[in-house]
Amino acid sequence: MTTIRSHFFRLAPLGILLLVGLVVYLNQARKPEGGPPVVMDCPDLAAGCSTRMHGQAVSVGVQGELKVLQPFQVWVRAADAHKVQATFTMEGMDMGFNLYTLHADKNGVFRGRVTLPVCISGRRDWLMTLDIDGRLLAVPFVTEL
Ligand SMILES: [Cu+2]
Repeated sequence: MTTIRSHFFRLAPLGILLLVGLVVYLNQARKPEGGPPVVMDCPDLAAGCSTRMHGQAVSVGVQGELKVLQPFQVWVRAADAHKVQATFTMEGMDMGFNLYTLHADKNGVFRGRVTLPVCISGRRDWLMTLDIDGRLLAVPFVTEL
């Protein structure tokens, strides 16, 4: 009995250490690795814009009219990207959950069809946040009337 108990007390700190390590690891795995989003100003999304984030060249643009309730296409070109997702928000306003997964075409350009809701406040300023393999790129834009 005494040997089992002493073994337990000797191993308990190791067990706690492993548990803490696991919790820390799982928390980090859930967070995007890139930290706060890189913000890209793109005055003309129809023409597309390019930037570099974390050494990676990224181009973003849209096809179709940037209007609410009307589908348009978002495209992203990012070297060696595997997973690209887009969410649309407004600063200081809950615009509902939305998450679009963009799919790579045969040229490796990620594309997705997006439809934005109408803002009940009449605002047109949106923020598109692209998650490119866990790295965030924020692109502010304004929808047309
Ligand atoms: Cu809104």
